[in-house]
Amino acid sequence: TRTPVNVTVTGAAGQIGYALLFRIASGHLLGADVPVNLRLLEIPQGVKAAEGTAMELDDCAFPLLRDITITDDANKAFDGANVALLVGARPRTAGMERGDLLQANGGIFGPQGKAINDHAADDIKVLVVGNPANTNALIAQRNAPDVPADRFTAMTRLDHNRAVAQLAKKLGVTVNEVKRMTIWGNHSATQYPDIFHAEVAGKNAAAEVNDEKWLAEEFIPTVAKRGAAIIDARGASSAASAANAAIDHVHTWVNGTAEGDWTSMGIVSDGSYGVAEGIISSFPVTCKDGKFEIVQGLEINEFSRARIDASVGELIEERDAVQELGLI
Ligand code: NAX
Repeated sequence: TRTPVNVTVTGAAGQIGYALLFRIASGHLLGADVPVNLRLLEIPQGVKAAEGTAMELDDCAFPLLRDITITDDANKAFDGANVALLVGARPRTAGMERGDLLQANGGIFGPQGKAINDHAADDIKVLVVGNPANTNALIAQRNAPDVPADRFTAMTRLDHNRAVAQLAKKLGVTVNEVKRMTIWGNHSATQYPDIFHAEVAGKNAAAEVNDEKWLAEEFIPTVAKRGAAIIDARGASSAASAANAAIDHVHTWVNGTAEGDWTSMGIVSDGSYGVAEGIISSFPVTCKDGKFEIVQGLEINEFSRARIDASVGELIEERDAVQELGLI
Protein backbone atom coordinates (compact mmCIF):
# COMPACT_ATOMS: atom_id res chain seq x y z
CA THR A 1 0.00 0.00 0.00
CA ARG A 2 1.11 3.56 -0.70
CA THR A 3 2.38 5.92 1.97
CA PRO A 4 -0.24 8.58 2.69
CA VAL A 5 0.38 12.02 1.21
CA ASN A 6 0.29 14.90 3.71
CA VAL A 7 -2.03 17.63 2.48
CA THR A 8 -2.13 20.90 4.42
CA VAL A 9 -5.11 23.21 4.00
CA THR A 10 -5.16 26.70 5.52
CA GLY A 11 -8.43 28.51 6.12
CA ALA A 12 -9.94 25.07 6.59
CA ALA A 13 -13.02 26.41 8.39
CA GLY A 14 -13.90 28.84 5.60
CA GLN A 15 -16.39 28.30 2.81
CA ILE A 16 -13.83 27.15 0.23
CA GLY A 17 -12.32 24.87 2.87
CA TYR A 18 -15.70 23.28 3.44
CA ALA A 19 -16.14 22.61 -0.28
CA LEU A 20 -12.56 21.39 -0.65
CA LEU A 21 -11.83 18.99 2.19
CA PHE A 22 -14.41 16.34 1.31
CA ARG A 23 -13.12 16.11 -2.23
CA ILE A 24 -9.50 15.81 -1.09
CA ALA A 25 -10.51 13.08 1.34
CA SER A 26 -12.47 11.20 -1.31
CA GLY A 27 -9.48 11.02 -3.66
CA HIS A 28 -10.18 13.77 -6.18
CA LEU A 29 -7.03 15.77 -5.46
CA LEU A 30 -4.39 13.13 -6.05
CA GLY A 31 -6.14 10.04 -7.34
CA ALA A 32 -8.46 7.24 -6.29
CA ASP A 33 -5.56 5.09 -5.04
CA VAL A 34 -3.69 7.71 -2.97
CA PRO A 35 -4.32 7.80 0.80
CA VAL A 36 -4.12 11.22 2.46
CA ASN A 37 -3.46 12.76 5.85
CA LEU A 38 -5.15 16.13 6.28
CA ARG A 39 -3.46 18.93 8.24
CA LEU A 40 -5.83 21.81 8.85
CA LEU A 41 -4.48 25.23 9.78
CA GLU A 42 -6.82 27.87 11.17
CA ILE A 43 -6.55 30.97 13.30
CA PRO A 44 -7.55 30.29 16.95
CA GLN A 45 -11.14 31.52 16.37
CA GLY A 46 -11.49 29.07 13.47
CA VAL A 47 -10.24 25.94 15.21
CA LYS A 48 -13.57 24.88 16.69
CA ALA A 49 -15.37 25.12 13.35
CA ALA A 50 -12.54 23.14 11.72
CA GLU A 51 -13.03 20.48 14.39
CA GLY A 52 -16.69 20.33 13.39
CA THR A 53 -15.72 19.79 9.75
CA ALA A 54 -13.31 17.08 10.88
CA MET A 55 -16.20 15.33 12.68
CA GLU A 56 -18.10 15.31 9.39
CA LEU A 57 -15.05 14.00 7.55
CA ASP A 58 -14.92 11.13 10.08
CA ASP A 59 -18.60 10.52 9.45
CA CYS A 60 -17.98 10.01 5.75
CA ALA A 61 -15.71 7.02 6.52
CA PHE A 62 -13.62 7.84 3.46
CA PRO A 63 -11.41 4.83 2.75
CA LEU A 64 -8.49 7.04 1.67
CA LEU A 65 -8.51 9.41 4.65
CA ARG A 66 -5.96 8.22 7.20
CA ASP A 67 -5.54 11.05 9.68
CA ILE A 68 -6.68 14.61 10.44
CA THR A 69 -4.67 17.14 12.44
CA ILE A 70 -6.15 20.53 13.38
CA THR A 71 -3.92 23.30 14.62
CA ASP A 72 -3.34 27.05 14.77
CA ASP A 73 0.43 26.52 14.63
CA ALA A 74 1.87 26.86 11.11
CA ASN A 75 5.04 24.95 12.02
CA LYS A 76 2.93 21.96 12.99
CA ALA A 77 0.52 22.28 10.06
CA PHE A 78 3.30 22.25 7.43
CA ASP A 79 5.41 19.57 9.12
CA GLY A 80 6.11 16.98 6.43
CA ALA A 81 3.61 18.57 4.03
CA ASN A 82 3.73 17.24 0.46
CA VAL A 83 0.92 19.45 -0.84
CA ALA A 84 -0.15 22.77 0.70
CA LEU A 85 -3.30 24.64 -0.26
CA LEU A 86 -3.10 28.17 1.14
CA VAL A 87 -6.71 29.27 1.19
CA GLY A 88 -6.99 31.41 4.33
CA ALA A 89 -6.22 35.09 3.74
CA ARG A 90 -7.15 38.52 5.03
CA PRO A 91 -10.02 39.87 2.93
CA ARG A 92 -10.25 43.52 1.94
CA THR A 93 -12.74 45.26 4.21
CA ALA A 94 -14.39 48.65 3.74
CA GLY A 95 -11.96 51.55 3.81
CA MET A 96 -8.89 49.33 3.53
CA GLU A 97 -6.13 50.67 1.26
CA ARG A 98 -4.10 48.34 -0.92
CA GLY A 99 -1.06 48.85 1.30
CA ASP A 100 -3.02 47.75 4.38
CA LEU A 101 -4.29 44.68 2.53
CA LEU A 102 -0.81 43.67 1.39
CA GLN A 103 0.61 44.31 4.85
CA ALA A 104 -2.04 42.15 6.52
CA ASN A 105 -1.50 39.33 4.04
CA GLY A 106 2.26 39.65 4.36
CA GLY A 107 1.72 38.88 8.04
CA ILE A 108 0.08 35.59 7.00
CA PHE A 109 2.00 34.45 3.92
CA GLY A 110 5.48 35.49 5.13
CA PRO A 111 5.39 33.25 8.23
CA GLN A 112 3.62 30.46 6.32
CA GLY A 113 6.37 30.59 3.66
CA LYS A 114 8.97 30.32 6.40
CA ALA A 115 7.16 27.42 8.06
CA ILE A 116 7.03 25.63 4.68
CA ASN A 117 10.73 26.35 4.21
CA ASP A 118 11.61 24.89 7.60
CA HIS A 119 9.20 21.97 7.93
CA ALA A 120 7.64 20.80 4.64
CA ALA A 121 8.70 17.65 2.80
CA ASP A 122 11.31 17.95 0.03
CA ASP A 123 8.70 17.40 -2.67
CA ILE A 124 6.34 20.14 -1.35
CA LYS A 125 3.95 21.68 -3.89
CA VAL A 126 2.15 24.88 -2.87
CA LEU A 127 -1.01 26.37 -4.34
CA VAL A 128 -2.07 29.82 -3.12
CA VAL A 129 -5.80 30.49 -3.42
CA GLY A 130 -6.20 33.31 -0.87
CA ASN A 131 -6.27 36.75 -2.48
CA PRO A 132 -4.38 38.66 -3.72
CA ALA A 133 -3.27 35.17 -4.77
CA ASN A 134 -0.34 35.97 -7.07
CA THR A 135 1.30 38.39 -4.68
CA ASN A 136 0.56 36.26 -1.62
CA ALA A 137 2.29 33.39 -3.45
CA LEU A 138 5.25 35.68 -4.16
CA ILE A 139 5.51 36.61 -0.47
CA ALA A 140 5.41 32.93 0.59
CA GLN A 141 7.94 31.94 -2.08
CA ARG A 142 10.42 34.67 -1.11
CA ASN A 143 10.18 33.61 2.52
CA ALA A 144 11.12 30.04 1.58
CA PRO A 145 14.60 30.43 0.07
CA ASP A 146 15.47 26.74 0.48
CA VAL A 147 12.47 25.55 -1.53
CA PRO A 148 12.77 25.61 -5.34
CA ALA A 149 10.80 28.64 -6.60
CA ASP A 150 8.75 26.55 -9.02
CA ARG A 151 7.00 24.81 -6.10
CA PHE A 152 4.99 27.97 -5.40
CA THR A 153 1.98 28.57 -7.61
CA ALA A 154 -1.11 30.80 -7.58
CA MET A 155 -4.57 29.78 -8.71
CA THR A 156 -5.92 31.02 -12.04
CA ARG A 157 -7.60 27.70 -12.82
CA LEU A 158 -11.00 29.05 -11.81
CA ASP A 159 -10.58 31.83 -14.38
CA HIS A 160 -9.42 29.22 -16.90
CA ASN A 161 -12.45 27.01 -16.27
CA ARG A 162 -14.77 30.02 -16.46
CA ALA A 163 -13.25 30.99 -19.81
CA VAL A 164 -13.65 27.44 -21.15
CA ALA A 165 -17.31 27.40 -20.09
CA GLN A 166 -18.09 30.82 -21.60
CA LEU A 167 -16.44 29.94 -24.91
CA ALA A 168 -18.20 26.58 -25.10
CA LYS A 169 -21.52 28.30 -24.48
CA LYS A 170 -20.86 30.91 -27.18
CA LEU A 171 -20.03 28.27 -29.80
CA GLY A 172 -22.66 25.77 -28.68
CA VAL A 173 -20.18 22.98 -27.97
CA THR A 174 -19.46 20.89 -24.89
CA VAL A 175 -16.63 22.03 -22.61
CA ASN A 176 -14.52 18.96 -23.39
CA GLU A 177 -14.23 20.17 -26.98
CA VAL A 178 -12.38 23.32 -25.82
CA LYS A 179 -8.59 22.97 -25.57
CA ARG A 180 -5.58 25.24 -25.11
CA MET A 181 -7.30 28.06 -23.23
CA THR A 182 -4.89 30.51 -21.60
CA ILE A 183 -5.19 32.93 -18.71
CA TRP A 184 -2.34 35.44 -18.62
CA GLY A 185 -1.29 37.71 -15.76
CA ASN A 186 -2.92 38.40 -12.42
CA HIS A 187 -5.93 36.70 -10.80
CA SER A 188 -7.75 40.05 -10.75
CA ALA A 189 -9.93 42.14 -13.01
CA THR A 190 -6.89 42.78 -15.27
CA GLN A 191 -6.42 39.07 -16.09
CA TYR A 192 -6.42 38.24 -19.78
CA PRO A 193 -8.30 35.15 -20.99
CA ASP A 194 -6.77 34.45 -24.42
CA ILE A 195 -8.64 32.41 -27.04
CA PHE A 196 -6.28 33.16 -29.95
CA HIS A 197 -4.51 29.81 -29.43
CA ALA A 198 -7.52 27.94 -28.11
CA GLU A 199 -9.08 25.18 -30.15
CA VAL A 200 -12.71 24.19 -30.39
CA ALA A 201 -13.35 20.75 -31.83
CA GLY A 202 -9.90 20.99 -33.45
CA LYS A 203 -10.43 24.42 -35.03
CA ASN A 204 -8.99 27.78 -33.94
CA ALA A 205 -11.38 29.33 -31.42
CA ALA A 206 -10.77 32.99 -32.34
CA ALA A 207 -11.44 32.23 -36.01
CA GLU A 208 -14.58 30.30 -35.10
CA VAL A 209 -15.86 33.20 -32.97
CA ASN A 210 -14.67 35.79 -35.47
CA ASP A 211 -16.03 38.68 -33.39
CA GLU A 212 -13.48 40.94 -31.71
CA LYS A 213 -16.22 43.10 -30.23
CA TRP A 214 -17.68 40.09 -28.40
CA LEU A 215 -14.20 39.19 -27.24
CA ALA A 216 -13.37 42.67 -25.90
CA GLU A 217 -16.80 43.67 -24.60
CA GLU A 218 -18.39 40.42 -23.47
CA PHE A 219 -16.08 37.45 -23.13
CA ILE A 220 -13.14 39.09 -21.35
CA PRO A 221 -15.22 41.18 -18.90
CA THR A 222 -17.57 38.25 -18.17
CA VAL A 223 -14.65 36.01 -17.21
CA ALA A 224 -12.75 38.74 -15.36
CA LYS A 225 -15.78 39.93 -13.39
CA ARG A 226 -17.37 36.55 -12.79
CA GLY A 227 -16.41 36.59 -9.11
CA ALA A 228 -18.38 39.80 -8.56
CA ALA A 229 -21.36 38.43 -10.52
CA ILE A 230 -21.41 35.34 -8.27
CA ILE A 231 -21.34 37.50 -5.13
CA ASP A 232 -24.18 39.56 -6.54
CA ALA A 233 -26.32 36.51 -7.28
CA ARG A 234 -25.44 34.22 -4.39
CA GLY A 235 -24.82 36.76 -1.69
CA ALA A 236 -21.50 35.00 -1.05
CA SER A 237 -18.31 34.57 -3.04
CA SER A 238 -17.66 31.53 -5.21
CA ALA A 239 -16.74 28.58 -3.04
CA ALA A 240 -17.55 25.22 -4.66
CA SER A 241 -16.21 26.34 -8.05
CA ALA A 242 -13.07 27.76 -6.39
CA ALA A 243 -12.55 24.50 -4.49
CA ASN A 244 -13.09 22.57 -7.72
CA ALA A 245 -10.47 24.69 -9.47
CA ALA A 246 -7.98 24.08 -6.65
CA ILE A 247 -8.57 20.34 -7.04
CA ASP A 248 -8.08 20.64 -10.82
CA HIS A 249 -4.89 22.70 -10.41
CA VAL A 250 -3.15 20.21 -8.13
CA HIS A 251 -4.51 17.15 -9.94
CA THR A 252 -3.18 18.45 -13.26
CA TRP A 253 0.17 19.44 -11.72
CA VAL A 254 0.63 15.98 -10.21
CA ASN A 255 -0.96 13.84 -12.92
CA GLY A 256 -0.20 15.87 -16.06
CA THR A 257 -2.01 17.68 -18.85
CA ALA A 258 -3.60 15.68 -21.66
CA GLU A 259 -1.62 15.25 -24.87
CA GLY A 260 -2.19 18.29 -27.11
CA ASP A 261 -3.75 20.38 -24.33
CA TRP A 262 -2.45 22.77 -21.68
CA THR A 263 -3.69 24.59 -18.61
CA SER A 264 -3.17 27.94 -16.83
CA MET A 265 -1.17 28.37 -13.64
CA GLY A 266 0.26 31.35 -11.79
CA ILE A 267 3.99 30.54 -11.62
CA VAL A 268 7.28 32.35 -11.09
CA SER A 269 8.10 34.02 -14.40
CA ASP A 270 11.35 33.11 -16.14
CA GLY A 271 10.93 36.11 -18.43
CA SER A 272 9.02 34.19 -21.14
CA TYR A 273 6.72 36.32 -23.31
CA GLY A 274 8.28 39.48 -21.90
CA VAL A 275 6.72 38.90 -18.46
CA ALA A 276 9.00 40.41 -15.79
CA GLU A 277 11.22 37.72 -14.30
CA GLY A 278 10.47 36.73 -10.71
CA ILE A 279 6.84 37.84 -10.43
CA ILE A 280 4.11 35.20 -10.13
CA SER A 281 2.03 35.51 -13.27
CA SER A 282 -0.33 33.16 -15.08
CA PHE A 283 0.99 31.33 -18.15
CA PRO A 284 -0.08 28.49 -20.42
CA VAL A 285 1.69 25.41 -19.07
CA THR A 286 1.93 21.71 -19.74
CA CYS A 287 2.45 19.33 -16.80
CA LYS A 288 4.21 15.99 -16.78
CA ASP A 289 5.66 13.83 -13.99
CA GLY A 290 4.83 16.44 -11.33
CA LYS A 291 6.59 19.27 -13.16
CA PHE A 292 5.30 22.04 -15.41
CA GLU A 293 6.73 23.90 -18.38
CA ILE A 294 5.61 27.13 -20.01
CA VAL A 295 4.23 26.55 -23.50
CA GLN A 296 6.74 28.33 -25.75
CA GLY A 297 6.56 29.89 -29.20
CA LEU A 298 3.00 31.23 -29.17
CA GLU A 299 2.55 34.26 -31.36
CA ILE A 300 1.22 37.20 -29.35
CA ASN A 301 -0.82 39.64 -31.44
CA GLU A 302 -1.33 43.32 -30.61
CA PHE A 303 -4.71 42.72 -28.96
CA SER A 304 -3.14 40.19 -26.58
CA ARG A 305 0.10 42.10 -26.03
CA ALA A 306 -1.65 45.18 -24.63
CA ARG A 307 -3.73 43.09 -22.25
CA ILE A 308 -0.87 40.89 -21.02
CA ASP A 309 1.25 43.99 -20.43
CA ALA A 310 -1.53 45.70 -18.45
CA SER A 311 -1.98 42.73 -16.10
CA VAL A 312 1.78 42.22 -15.71
CA GLY A 313 2.07 45.94 -14.98
CA GLU A 314 -0.35 45.49 -12.09
CA LEU A 315 1.70 42.56 -10.75
CA ILE A 316 4.88 44.64 -10.92
CA GLU A 317 3.16 47.37 -8.90
CA GLU A 318 2.07 44.81 -6.30
CA ARG A 319 5.59 43.39 -6.14
CA ASP A 320 7.08 46.88 -5.71
CA ALA A 321 4.55 47.61 -2.95
CA VAL A 322 5.38 44.46 -0.95
CA GLN A 323 9.07 45.14 -1.49
CA GLU A 324 8.66 48.64 -0.05
CA LEU A 325 6.78 47.18 2.90
CA GLY A 326 9.72 44.87 3.52
CA LEU A 327 7.57 41.76 3.01
CA ILE A 328 9.89 40.21 0.40
P1 NAX B 1 -13.71 32.55 4.20
O1 NAX B 1 -13.65 33.88 4.84
O2 NAX B 1 -14.98 31.78 4.19
O3 NAX B 1 -12.63 31.60 4.88
C1 NAX B 1 -11.32 32.00 5.12
C2 NAX B 1 -10.82 31.21 6.31
O4 NAX B 1 -9.43 31.47 6.46
C3 NAX B 1 -11.50 31.58 7.62
O5 NAX B 1 -11.99 30.41 8.26
C4 NAX B 1 -10.38 32.23 8.43
O6 NAX B 1 -10.49 31.98 9.81
C5 NAX B 1 -9.16 31.54 7.83
N1 NAX B 1 -7.88 32.26 8.03
C6 NAX B 1 -7.66 33.59 8.03
N2 NAX B 1 -6.37 33.86 8.30
C7 NAX B 1 -5.76 32.66 8.44
C8 NAX B 1 -4.44 32.28 8.75
N3 NAX B 1 -3.49 33.19 8.98
N4 NAX B 1 -4.17 30.97 8.84
C9 NAX B 1 -5.11 30.04 8.65
N5 NAX B 1 -6.40 30.34 8.38
C10 NAX B 1 -6.72 31.64 8.28
O7 NAX B 1 -13.15 32.75 2.72
P2 NAX B 1 -13.31 31.81 1.44
O8 NAX B 1 -14.56 32.14 0.73
O9 NAX B 1 -13.08 30.40 1.86
O10 NAX B 1 -12.11 32.34 0.54
C11 NAX B 1 -10.76 32.16 0.89
C12 NAX B 1 -9.86 32.97 0.00
O11 NAX B 1 -9.95 32.55 -1.36
C13 NAX B 1 -10.17 34.47 -0.03
O12 NAX B 1 -8.94 35.18 0.09
C14 NAX B 1 -10.76 34.69 -1.41
O13 NAX B 1 -10.57 36.01 -1.86
C15 NAX B 1 -9.97 33.69 -2.21
N6 NAX B 1 -10.52 33.30 -3.52
C16 NAX B 1 -9.63 33.08 -4.52
C17 NAX B 1 -10.01 32.65 -5.77
C18 NAX B 1 -9.02 32.40 -6.85
O14 NAX B 1 -9.46 32.09 -7.97
N7 NAX B 1 -7.70 32.50 -6.65
C19 NAX B 1 -11.45 32.47 -6.08
C20 NAX B 1 -12.30 32.26 -4.87
C21 NAX B 1 -11.95 33.11 -3.69
O15 NAX B 1 -12.53 34.37 -3.86
